[in-house]
Amino acid sequence: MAHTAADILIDTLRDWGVEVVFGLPGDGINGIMEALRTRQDAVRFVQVRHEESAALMACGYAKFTGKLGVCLATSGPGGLHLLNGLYDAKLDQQPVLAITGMAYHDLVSTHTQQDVELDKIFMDVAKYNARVMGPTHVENVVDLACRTALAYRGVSHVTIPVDVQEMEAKTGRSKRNVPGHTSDVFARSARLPAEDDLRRAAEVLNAGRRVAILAGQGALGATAELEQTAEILAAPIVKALLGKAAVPDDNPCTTGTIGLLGTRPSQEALEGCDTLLMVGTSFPYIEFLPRPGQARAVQIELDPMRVGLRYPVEIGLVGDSRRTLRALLPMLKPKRDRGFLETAQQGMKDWRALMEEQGTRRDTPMKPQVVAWELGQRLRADAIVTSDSGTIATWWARHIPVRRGQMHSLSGTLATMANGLPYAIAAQVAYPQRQVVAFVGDGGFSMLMADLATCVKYGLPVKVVIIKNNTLGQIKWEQMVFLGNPEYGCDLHPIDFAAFARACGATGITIEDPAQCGPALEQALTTPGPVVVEAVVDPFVPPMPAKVTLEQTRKFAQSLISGQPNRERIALTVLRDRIRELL
Ligand SMILES: Cc1ncc(C[n+]2csc(CCOP(=O)(O)OP(=O)(O)O)c2C)c(N)n1
Ligand SMILES: [Mg+2]
Repeated sequence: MAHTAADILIDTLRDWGVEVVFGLPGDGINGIMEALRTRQDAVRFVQVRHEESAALMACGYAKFTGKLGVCLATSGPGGLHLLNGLYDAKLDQQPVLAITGMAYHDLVSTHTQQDVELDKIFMDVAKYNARVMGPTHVENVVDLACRTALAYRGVSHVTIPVDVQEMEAKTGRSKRNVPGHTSDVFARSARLPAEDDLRRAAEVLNAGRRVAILAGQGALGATAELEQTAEILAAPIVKALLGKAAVPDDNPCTTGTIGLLGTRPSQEALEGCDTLLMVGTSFPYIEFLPRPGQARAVQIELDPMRVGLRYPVEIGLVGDSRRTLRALLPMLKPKRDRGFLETAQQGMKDWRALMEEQGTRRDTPMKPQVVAWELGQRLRADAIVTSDSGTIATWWARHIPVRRGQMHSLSGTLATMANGLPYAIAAQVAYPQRQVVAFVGDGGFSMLMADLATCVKYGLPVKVVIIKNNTLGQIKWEQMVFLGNPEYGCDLHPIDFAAFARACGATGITIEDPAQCGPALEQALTTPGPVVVEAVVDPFVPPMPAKVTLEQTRKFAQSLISGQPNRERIALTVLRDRIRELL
């Protein structure tokens, strides 16, 4: 039975099916902590070491389960720490509820201790944002917060003054606030586009001679339908990063990912298509899409606001990807000319050979691609793989193929560092039996690495593979290749991550020899409990775009001439790689 405002809060969350809350206590939320303590059989509290992790976990949880992710932080600093993870959820459109504490209700805005009005701070990040005014205000507000986050795919925020949390639920009800007047029912729409639009879309797709499909995170639940559509239209499936797991990489139609860290056949498919079918994607690198006017385009999109956001599409089909493709499929005519797909498939043969060549090199220092490749060969079909932003995202995107049944994600649109470990923890909390692997950078991991202790504390057997290049690699290369400057401020002071893992009570493994990389990863994946693999790699391997432009080559050369440290080693590495590619 609910007694206090905080009790109502947790009971309401439970009514919405919330099973876990990620957070860290503080004196601004002790009332909520007590309600969680007395309801721990119903709602699990997972304690984190940094509130940013909690928010990233809530986002990762939402991504991997499709359910509401919930995080909790105390007033002032705790709430402020949530922000980056909440923006990750906002930008990747994940349903997340943030709950925070606030100063005493009658001391707010008086320069009192931790007097940060978090509802004002969160105005931009949250689609729904409310300050609870008393215990009888909790249920209707939390119902609406959960419903808004789920229905509009975004962040909701509820902040509760610390004394209100402990107030008796009976007190202070206004006469209009009829008890029990809201509901915890979530109503789903049919999410199907108009019949006429479907017909027009089919006409465009049937008329196309070189159709390409671009699939994003909205296509993750539509694997079979995408595969059928691609087969009928003889269309290569190009994947935006968040859509990496939309179809497995052994599907004969896919050309893998697109963008700076994508594949050459994906880029060529978008450069050469005359018709584009976008499925559940707001892929932001517009320069990789067909030129406006080059292709006729159809877009399947859940959010009508996003239709035509990145490309001047002729027809927008507002609906769920799976249902929409199912409705579209019977209207599509099999393409007789399959030349466009065959060219892409030929390109993929060469691309895969190149990826394998890069992934199986045995020269030292070990190349980062070798670690990704060897890991990819060993992941189970039920694996959930997370990645950080950085050069690691390139190795993950290109060298770790998706197998059917796996899930893969990273921070897509915010592209924050450090999400890899929190996402993995959330995935393991949601799916205790699945294999969960975080493929992260030394820069990103060191930002939130204290949460390795969280894995140990809760017995979460997360495997963390750190690409240790002792640098903020991505930025170092960007400074050189995009700006033509020598790198500056990128070197990282080395950390012994294996020793750190052991200090946390996890297993720590170091790999330096590429010949040992496979067996060592095998050992890591089969060791019970959390394991950190520190893979020491060559820091001079650039994540080159699949097609290097003349301008990029010029800038790169300019940075070497302008005093880039280690320029001889960099030039030699790049030259050697280029020669290997050509041979
Ligand atoms: C929170 C945050 N700070 C800074 C950046 C800019 N940034 C993007 S990638 C990157 C380097 C990542 O370094 P590391 O994790 O070591 O991966 P590497 O590139 O070396 O593989 C930086 C600084 C960011 N995306 N997010
Ligand atoms: Mg690094």
